Amino acid sequence: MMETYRKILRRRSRLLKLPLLAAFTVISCVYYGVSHRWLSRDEQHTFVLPIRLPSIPSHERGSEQQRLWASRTEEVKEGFLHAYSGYKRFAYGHDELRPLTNRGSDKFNGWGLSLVDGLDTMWLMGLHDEFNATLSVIDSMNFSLDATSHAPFFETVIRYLGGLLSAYALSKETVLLQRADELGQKLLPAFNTSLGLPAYGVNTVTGALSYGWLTDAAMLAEVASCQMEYKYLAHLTGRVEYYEKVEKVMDVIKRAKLRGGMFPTRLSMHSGTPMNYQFSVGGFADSAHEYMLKQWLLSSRTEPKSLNLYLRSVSAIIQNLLYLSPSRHLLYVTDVDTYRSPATPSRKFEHLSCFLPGLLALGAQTLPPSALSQQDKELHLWAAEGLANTCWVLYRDHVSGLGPDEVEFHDTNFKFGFVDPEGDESVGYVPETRRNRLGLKQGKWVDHVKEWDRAGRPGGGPPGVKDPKPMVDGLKDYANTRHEYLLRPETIEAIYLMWRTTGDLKWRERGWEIYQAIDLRTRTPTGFASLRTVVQVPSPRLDEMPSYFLAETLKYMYLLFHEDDLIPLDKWVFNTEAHPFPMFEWTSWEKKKYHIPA
Ligand code: DMJ
Repeated sequence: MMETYRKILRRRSRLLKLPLLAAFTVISCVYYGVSHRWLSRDEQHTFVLPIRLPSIPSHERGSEQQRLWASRTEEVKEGFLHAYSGYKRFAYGHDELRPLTNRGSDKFNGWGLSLVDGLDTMWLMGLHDEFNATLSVIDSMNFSLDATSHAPFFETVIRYLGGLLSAYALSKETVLLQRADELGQKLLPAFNTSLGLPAYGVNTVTGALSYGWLTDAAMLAEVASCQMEYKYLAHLTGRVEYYEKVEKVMDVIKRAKLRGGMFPTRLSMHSGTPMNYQFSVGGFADSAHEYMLKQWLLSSRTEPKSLNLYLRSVSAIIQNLLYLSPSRHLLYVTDVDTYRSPATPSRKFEHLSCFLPGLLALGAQTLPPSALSQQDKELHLWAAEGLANTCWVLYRDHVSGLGPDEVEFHDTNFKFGFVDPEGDESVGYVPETRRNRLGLKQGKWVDHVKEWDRAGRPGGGPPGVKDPKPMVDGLKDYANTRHEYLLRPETIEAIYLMWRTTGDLKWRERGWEIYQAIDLRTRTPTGFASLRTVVQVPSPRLDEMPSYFLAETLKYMYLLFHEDDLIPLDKWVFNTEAHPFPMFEWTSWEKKKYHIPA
């Protein structure tokens, strides 16, 4: 009797389990389907975990370290005030200060660029009186041009529009948004081209276009670096045309027929097809790669189209553009001619390319595991570290303490040596037979990493990632091809992002060394001046103080030394001119109106 009762119970509990099991299966399938299978590839990365960045404890109030960094932060602020006062006194209303002759220069429309570009830095530095004093000037700023002039679309968007939007986001002064909206409208005719790729220049009064020196071709960086500004503006104003115009550009880029993710630096204005075979992260392409990741971040990681473009491009960059230098095994990024097989590297390394380590670090820390595997994350972080080391050491390698605008690395395998997977750091000619035996015919970094991995990961870290030794004298593993120091921000941007994503103090110290060199070598009685060469001290100077020095170089310095995290990277995203925008989510109403996939 007992046995029969147990049997019934067992059968009943099995029967009871069945619906439970079925319900569980249905829920799991729906969840998995929703999160993976039933979504298009573009939509698969929309379910993401919260961003987790290392929390960097600030020093105890009143401690020696806290006082030290506070005083360094103040020095940068004083540097900004020095530069801005010179601009105000001698060049107010003009675009930039000429710090040697104390005059103004007007290469960017003549509307007063430095004032707008430096506005959010002013706010972040707590210079609110200075900030408020600019508002009436901005209110009456004239965005017009004479009939024969054109506003360079890319520069006007990243510097003026980005500057106004960021200053608005920080201060909530409505005049800044009104002016941003007005400027956004005036620049819109730039998209009146056959495919909607923005023209090089636009007249803000007549809407007439100019195509610069490339009549039929669009430069990748120029057409793909307006999306953050226009999308944020669309979000703030509700104007659908802002979103539609820039998203159309993304569609053209997405459709371009590419080998791997190797986006060319030029696209046809008329067909959107590649116009050359150069794959690069240098000046012609740089911020296009940056905006692929950052558009996704700006939308609080909900717009998968740009993310998928980033994943394609970043993997192609890592696979094809990273090389190791011969003697010190410095990791660098160059450009390749993809027409040749195998693709041939130019071995040129631009200061401009030093934005890449920061981007890689930011991507690795914000991409969900569904988009970036643990193994790839590790690779991206190594690349970030190695490249940032090289960007820094190029400064330390020079007597001025400042880095040149471009170098060309010597051939990795042949002329000087190679990375020995057994950890032999020797430098010199490596016989071809040995190179062949080791399978190191190319100098590509990924090949060296694979070899190192296969050899059981000897030597305490992958090739090209260890801290390099600076080398002021002697034969270096590169030659300077552009000797100037143009007060550019990219290296300090990389250092700032490495600091914020790793918490390693060495980055802060390196940033401080660079700031001291800038102060010592470039300060003039009225501002700071670019240098003609980094190999000579005192160095002959150039009569220019670019607006990005106020917008980017000094801002990243200040944020690097400041004890508080003034712009948390899980809430803000910098445009390519270092103007921070707050991340936001498209509302369901906006999604409907702008046709953003739900
Ligand atoms: C800046 O205007 C921007 O960072 C741009 O994307 C490229 N470079 C300059 C400064 O070097």
